[in-house]
Amino acid sequence: MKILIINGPNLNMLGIREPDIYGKNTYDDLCALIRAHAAEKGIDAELYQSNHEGDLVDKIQSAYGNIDGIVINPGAYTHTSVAILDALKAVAIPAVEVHISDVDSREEFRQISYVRLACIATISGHGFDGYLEAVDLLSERHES
Ligand code: CA2
Repeated sequence: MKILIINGPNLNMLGIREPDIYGKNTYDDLCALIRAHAAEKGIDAELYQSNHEGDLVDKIQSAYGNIDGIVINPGAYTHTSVAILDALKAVAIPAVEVHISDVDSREEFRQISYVRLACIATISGHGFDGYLEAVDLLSERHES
């Protein structure tokens, strides 16, 4: 099984500021955690991060026909991007939305998610572990 893990804008800055919200570990730590978990489960994990909406759309489109599941934290684009929503709908690959922080208990604008409309589940507020839970969810669904 092949899973694509996509992170959107500013997630490459993890660990640098706002440790009270996003923790003190870095984006590289996150990648290492996901890679180790996927390897343990025999899953092929591809990781991608971009600060640019169009690049995120291109990456989702490139998954068509060769990826079994998508884990996506679109960062701030979660709350604004119909383009990312449409790309996920277009490829029709099972996708799970992940947020490190609990977006539903933060500012009102973070409680809106366009991307959620194309996802089979949302995992929010579980820190880095949320990505691992998303991988497990997609893997269990793929096996059944
Ligand atoms: O909780 C999440 O995972 C978010 O998707 C993170 C986004 C935010 O815009 C979403 O509302 C919720 C922010 C990405 C990281 O932003 C940083 C800001 C300062 C220092 C380090 C990272």
